[in-house]
Amino acid sequence: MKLNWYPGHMAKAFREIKENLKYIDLILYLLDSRIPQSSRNLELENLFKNKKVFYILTKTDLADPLITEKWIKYFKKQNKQVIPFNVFQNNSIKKLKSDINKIQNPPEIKILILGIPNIGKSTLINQITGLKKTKTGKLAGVTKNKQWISFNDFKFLDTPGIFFPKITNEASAWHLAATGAVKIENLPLEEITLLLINFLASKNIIAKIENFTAEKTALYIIKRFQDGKYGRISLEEPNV
Ligand SMILES: Nc1nc2c(ncn2[C@@H]2O[C@H](COP(=O)(O)OP(=O)(O)OP(=O)(O)O)[C@@H](O)[C@H]2O)c(=O)[nH]1
Ligand SMILES: [Mg+2]
Repeated sequence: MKLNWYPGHMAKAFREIKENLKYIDLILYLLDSRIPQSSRNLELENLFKNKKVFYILTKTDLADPLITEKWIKYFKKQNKQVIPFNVFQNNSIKKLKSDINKIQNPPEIKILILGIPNIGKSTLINQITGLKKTKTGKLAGVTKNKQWISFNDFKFLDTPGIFFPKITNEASAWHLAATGAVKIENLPLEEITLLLINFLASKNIIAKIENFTAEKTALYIIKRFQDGKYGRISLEEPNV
């Protein structure tokens, strides 16, 4: 599966980040805890290797907790400051605020937020500040331009999601697509669905059917409906 990465946009985003880095005291680098490898960009990390960076594993509420623990160890081993994070959990927000406050940089800490589209950059800023100054949404590509947001001693720089010049392995494309980093209209939906459903079957999360095809997927859904697996559902109501 191939995805379009718009190299022109990428180059522009990299240039902008490079220009702004000199004003920045801390980088919140967001990685999706379900796909930390595919949400990383080593070229980007190289740009900020001399900066203070928090590696934030986001959306932990959606990831397998045991595997998240493994990723935490993995990043610690690489000497990264790693923080598991669920933006809707008060404890997560409190802990992050306190970690930020440990960085002494009066009168104000300037913080750059980076990460792939739809990972939760703008939501994180809104939750930390308690303000709704950035637009957020379920689709990728909500933030179009960079934006500074001030709050007490913090000053946040929100940025549009950043894509990758290269996909590092075969699975990355569908992992990014399935988790929502790419707009769904631009994608080979059937291919992604089959890759996802076969992955779920391989993990015994759904029926362990060998090689789900489109037809087997359709049959599986109808069969589950017939067996009442989606709950008690009436397809017809009287007109009253
Ligand atoms: N379950 C869950 N959802 C989250 C979390 N963080 C963000 N989201 C959701 O992810 C979606 C994207 O959030 P945004 O804040 O708009 O993401 P963004 O990184 O700013 O996206 P772009 O501006 O498109 O690059 C929204 O529907 C959020 O509610 C989290 O920790 N857990
Ligand atoms: Mg945004």
